[in-house]
Amino acid sequence: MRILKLGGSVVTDKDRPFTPATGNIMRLADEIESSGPQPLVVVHGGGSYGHPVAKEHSISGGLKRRDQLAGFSRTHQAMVELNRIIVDALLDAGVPAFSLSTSTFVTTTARRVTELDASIVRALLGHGMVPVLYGDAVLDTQQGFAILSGDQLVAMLAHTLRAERIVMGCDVDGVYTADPKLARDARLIPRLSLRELDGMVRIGEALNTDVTGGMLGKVREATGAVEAGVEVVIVNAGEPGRVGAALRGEKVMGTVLIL
Ligand code: IP8
Repeated sequence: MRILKLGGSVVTDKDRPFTPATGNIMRLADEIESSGPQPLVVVHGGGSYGHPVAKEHSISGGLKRRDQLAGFSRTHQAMVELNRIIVDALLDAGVPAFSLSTSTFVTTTARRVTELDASIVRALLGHGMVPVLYGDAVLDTQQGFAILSGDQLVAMLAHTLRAERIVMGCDVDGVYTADPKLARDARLIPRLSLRELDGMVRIGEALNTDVTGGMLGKVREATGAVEAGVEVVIVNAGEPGRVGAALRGEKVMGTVLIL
């Protein structure tokens, strides 16, 4: 089975609050539909839906004041709204998608997933459906609530469901040797081993910039999955055809993370 992460910067217009990237969403729905019938879970990020609301109410730092409770719920509602748009697009494209609220079956402790009940996800997959989950505002046993990123969720799910491949669809072509917008000699790394990653401080700094949309965090979250034998491919989901090719297991421009 495969897990596809659709980054928030691909499915929303990050500069305009509550604005879906409709063209991307519809095209990606078609790519998913034509990628074949193998089991698939889709996870999407928050983009201009979840993030601005979470920030406004300081959700990721945890529950400190009662007046944050509505903000916690509103952050989740923002994600429900984006999820609905994505699930509707998948259904229109002929994909048997089914929306699941992450916060109803996942809890964290100090922002890390400590409980994940994948039974409903498994049952949906058993029926040939495509569960569509998302980074969410979740309950946290230590700090009351927290923001769980889609990237952490993907890595945990891959482990739990013994996924074969994770496709991380983001808004850059993959992992670069330096920030491609700042360094003219920046090169795309087609295969990146975890050992290389550890030693690459310079890359780490470059990856940490906004340009890569938090690429370092993405790669770090994926490390556990790679160690568990999951193939992780990072591709540019803004470029037509790449997500579809990666889902089919074809060679595609991007970065493959290896042990
Ligand atoms: O965009 C966070 O998911 P991400 C979702 O994958 C929220 O980091 C609720 C902000």
